[in-house]
This record gives sequence, C-alpha cells and structure tokens, in this order.
Amino acid sequence: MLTRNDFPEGFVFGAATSAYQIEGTAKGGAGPTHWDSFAATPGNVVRGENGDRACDHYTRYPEDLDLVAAAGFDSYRFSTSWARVLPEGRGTPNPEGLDFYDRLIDAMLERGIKPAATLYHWELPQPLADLGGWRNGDMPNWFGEFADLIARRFGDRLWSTAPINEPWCVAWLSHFMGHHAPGMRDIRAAARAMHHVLLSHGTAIEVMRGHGMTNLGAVCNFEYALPADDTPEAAGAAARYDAIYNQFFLSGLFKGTYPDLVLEGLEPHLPQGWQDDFATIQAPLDWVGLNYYTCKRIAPAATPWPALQEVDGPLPKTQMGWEINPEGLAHFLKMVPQDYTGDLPLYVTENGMANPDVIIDGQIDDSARIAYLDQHFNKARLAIADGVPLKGYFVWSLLDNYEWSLGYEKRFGLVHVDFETLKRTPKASWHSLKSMLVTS
Ligand code: IFM
Repeated sequence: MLTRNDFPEGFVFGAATSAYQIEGTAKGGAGPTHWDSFAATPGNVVRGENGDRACDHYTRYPEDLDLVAAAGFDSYRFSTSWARVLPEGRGTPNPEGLDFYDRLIDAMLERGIKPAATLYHWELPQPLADLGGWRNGDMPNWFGEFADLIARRFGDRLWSTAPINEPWCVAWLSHFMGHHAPGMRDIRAAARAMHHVLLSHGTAIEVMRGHGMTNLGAVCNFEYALPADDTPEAAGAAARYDAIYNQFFLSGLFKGTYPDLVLEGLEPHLPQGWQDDFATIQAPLDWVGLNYYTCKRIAPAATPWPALQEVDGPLPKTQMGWEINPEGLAHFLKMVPQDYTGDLPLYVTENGMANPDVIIDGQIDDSARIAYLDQHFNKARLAIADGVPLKGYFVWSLLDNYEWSLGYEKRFGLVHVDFETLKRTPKASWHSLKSMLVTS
C-alpha cells in the first residue's frame, strides 16, 4: 500500500463533496433551483429523489469535518450553493446562507483543513433558470455578481477557488443529452451553454482576482475515449467524442479557440461574436483540476452530428456501470500538460467509485474502492515521477450522497450514510486512507 511518503513533500490530499448533494436545501432559507424542478418531473430522477434533506450536512458539518481531519486529509473540496446565498440568483443575499459558509469555512480552518471552494456545482437558482439559465447571454454577468459576493465575504479565507465544476456536465450532459437539469436535448442550447459556461468562468476569475484572491483554477472532467473497434469510422467517432468532452473547454481556456471537430457541429449555433470573448475566457489561472472516473468505448451512429454512440466495454465495472480503467488517468496526466497547461500545477480534483456498500456487524468492507483508489494513486505517482506538475489529489467523495439523476442509490462515499437515520459510518476505505495519510 502507498503512503504519504510516496508523494512529494507538500502534496495535498483531500476529500470532495458538493452543496446540493449533501447539505439539504430545505434548511437555512435557500431558494429553489433547477435541480428541484428537474427532480419533481416524473422520470428524471430515480424514485423522484431530491436534495431537500440529503446528508443534512447543513447541520452536521462539524461531525463531517471531524471525519475529514481524522482521516488525515489536508483539504476539503466543497461548493457554495448560489441559491443558498442569493435565493433569487441576484439582488438581496440570504444572511443565513452566508453565515452557514462562514461557519463551514471557519470550522475547516479550526481543524487545520484547507478550504478548496467551487462556486458552482450545478444547482442554478430557479429564477435564473426561468430566464433561460446557461443559454442566456447575461449569465456571465449574473455569475460575476455571485462571484463578487463570495469573494467579498469569504475570499480572504479560501485556500483555492474554482468557478465551475465540470463544464461538460453543466453544458453538454444537461443541454444536449438531457440527463441533468434542465434536461434539455437541443444542439443550439448546448452550444450556447458550452460558450457561456466558459465566459462565466473567465468573468468570475477576473472578479475574484480583482478582490486580490489567489490560487484560482478551473476544474474539468475527462473520459478516456476509446474506439469501439479498429475501423476508421470508430476512430473518427472516438475523436469527436474526445473533442467535445476532453478538448473543447481546455482549448477555449488555453488556446483561445474551439476544436475544428466541435465547430463542425456547433459553430452555426454559437452566440454571435463568440470569437471576441476569449480574452475573458483566457483569464490567467493558477492551476487546473482534472476529474477522472472512467473510459468510454465509442462507435459511429447513423444519426446527425456528432453521429456517435457509446458501447459496452470488457473491463470490470463500478456500481455506476463505469469501466475501471486507470490508464485513462495516466493518459490525461500526460496529455493535459503536454497539449495545454505546460508547467501549470495540476490537481486530481475528483476520483473515486460507487459501490453497493452495506453495513455488516457495523463494518463496511469496500475493498473494491480501496483497490480502485490504489490503482489510480499509482498512476498519479508515476506521472509525478515523469515530471508532471501534479500537486494534489481529492477523492470523490467524503460521504455517500445525492448522485443526481441516480438519486441516493449509488454510494461514492468513504463514509457510509444511512439515509433514514443520517448516521455516518466510516468504511474500510476511510480507514485505509487514514493509515496512508496519518503520519506519526
Ligand atoms: O457526483 C458527481 C459529482 O457531482 C461530479 N463529478 C462526478 C461525480 C460522480 O458522478
């Protein structure tokens, strides 16, 4: 088993969560979000579950942060709910919401935990969703106002900050594939959301820099796109998948343009003048975060662009049905600095697996998760040895939580949550990480 000593001095280990997935939105005066209306629509979410109660982290955060500290994590990656601090999305802040994040951040600092904030992890205030949400060209201004509020109130105490978690999910998964709120399946909506997400990101970076904040980054998610067979058609489909998923956002952020393979489908639908927005989109960053879980096998499809489909693969799978393929992490840890970020510090900002964990005699044997993390940590260690400027690694997730359209069924936590009693029970993986991280 690896130990802390297998990683460079100062390497940051962390656990990650997000607001809607754990806090419980019913408490503390949070406004409604598009996830509430999406979940209230039959067929969208398993059992129609929502984030009303979730893990009640809103109340139980001291116990949760004790678990972060006791495992020896250096940092806690959390998100600030826009609708909790600005129930209308704009205008008058909710003092209770601001006070909650004050308490949460101070509780991290009291425990010696570095607060790693994400401003937006997917719960868009409903009043802004009603105005078209990410499709609306005013979104960067609204997001800038939210960033301004966070910067003024908490900026002096945050260790790191990223504006938006996983732009691909915010834009493509939610506006082209329809799997997440607002559940759209529309190429024009997707194109606009893809661009507005990046412009909002850049606007927030400029706002936060203006307040003197440091250690600002971007967090993108990556899927290792493999051709389903060795035909040129499958290679072409996998390249299109890779361009949409893995290249589009980095290309905007670091090259000031979008990949041709994506423009061939999206260009007619991008907002007018999109070419003029890259000065903001390319606002300088201090680090880039990679979220990595799996690979996908891609085949061509007889449909309009992007004319591709996912097919089943042969590797062992997690509870999500996702193949376990640590090679993909190795691939991205090489490709991202080589093609985009150069010497910029990188973090793995999410990695982990869902497992059908059960409590037997008070214990949870999630040895599959221990093996998964070990394999992926090893790829990180090898990348560092090859000179990749990887500075930290965050495990998804601290707690079992609301896995979006899959409800509470998929368990990603290092800590088990009984969703009836809300009791927390550390799993074998939490204990294993503790042995790895706590040095005597
Ligand atoms: O639960 C999600 C998280 O919100 C974003 N990244 C992937 C995780 C697992 O699906």
